[in-house]
Amino acid sequence: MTKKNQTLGEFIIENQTSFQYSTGELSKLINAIRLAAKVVNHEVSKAGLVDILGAAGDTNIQGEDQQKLDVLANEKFIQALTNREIVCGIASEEEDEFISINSNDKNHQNKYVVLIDPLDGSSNIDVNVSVGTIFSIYRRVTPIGTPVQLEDFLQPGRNQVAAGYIIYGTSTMIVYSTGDGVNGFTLNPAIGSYYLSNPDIKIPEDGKIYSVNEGHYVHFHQGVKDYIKYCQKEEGDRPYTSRYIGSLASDFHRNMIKGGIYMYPKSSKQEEGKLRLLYECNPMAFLAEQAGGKASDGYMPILDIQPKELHQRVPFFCGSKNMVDKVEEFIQKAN
Ligand code: AHM
Ligand code: MG
Repeated sequence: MTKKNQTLGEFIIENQTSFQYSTGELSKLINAIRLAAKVVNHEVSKAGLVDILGAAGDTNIQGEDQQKLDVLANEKFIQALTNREIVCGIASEEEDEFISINSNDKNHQNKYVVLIDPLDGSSNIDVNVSVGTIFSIYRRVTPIGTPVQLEDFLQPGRNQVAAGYIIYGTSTMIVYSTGDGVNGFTLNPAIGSYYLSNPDIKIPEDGKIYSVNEGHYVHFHQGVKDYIKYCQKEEGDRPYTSRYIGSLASDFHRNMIKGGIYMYPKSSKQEEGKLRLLYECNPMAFLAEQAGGKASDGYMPILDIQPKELHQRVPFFCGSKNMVDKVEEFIQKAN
């Protein structure tokens, strides 16, 4: 049940019991992410003051070392999740290995693992363009009471129990799903609360926006080149509009609201593509499907891919269902 003007805190409490495995643990977890997001938001919003406060790598006035924002965001999310003792393990795009949380035995009793990209699109920070955090939550598959294992993290995206993203943009938003639709909340910075601003988001079945880094065009495979030419062709409701921010959360968010397709194909320069299956593609694919859209690697649903390693990359096509169907058609035809 969703109500306008509801805060995220109220929403979490009200919807806690509708979640199939509900014991309150997942709600606490979402709560921890919401709090860490406020801290990161505060830091990101100061990024433009770098000339005044000092750049990453400098020493600030108190003699403390300034941290790069992606490192800081990584620390804040890991801290928020570790301190509250609500997960048994974390994997982060910023860390080579997964983290097993075992400061005391009680932590092995927790059943969730979190995978996170703490600050996605961080090259955009220097130029005051939106960045985001992307997260994904699974139930562990190894027995409760033992330390987490790699296999707890290498689950197909279909097993996600929740996923979402935070956008640090013109306003700060958290958009997430626990498998029962997608809801978006906007932070009121004056009060420090997130309010339900986009209840039950649905991606339009068709869209008119395509988002891809066309600078790589010559390196794309033929099917993707053909699809881009199709998007640009004067016919029916085409040409489509090209929009590319270079921040996945923002590009995905716009396309989800307006209808569109986001693409990061493989190319002769990046044989596996660029985006990470576990930290970027799976959470977005989960949200896309929950909102009635689609996500594919060109051949199969992203959510059905069996991951082989933590930092695996994968080609990614995601958004309005009919647009993703179309690009798959072009890719498979060109083979
Ligand atoms: P990052 O995890 O290093 O920040 O890279 C991920 C980002 C996505 O947010 C964005 O869609 C993409 O990389 C942009 O890449 P490119 O600059 O190659 O177009
Ligand atoms: Mg990233």
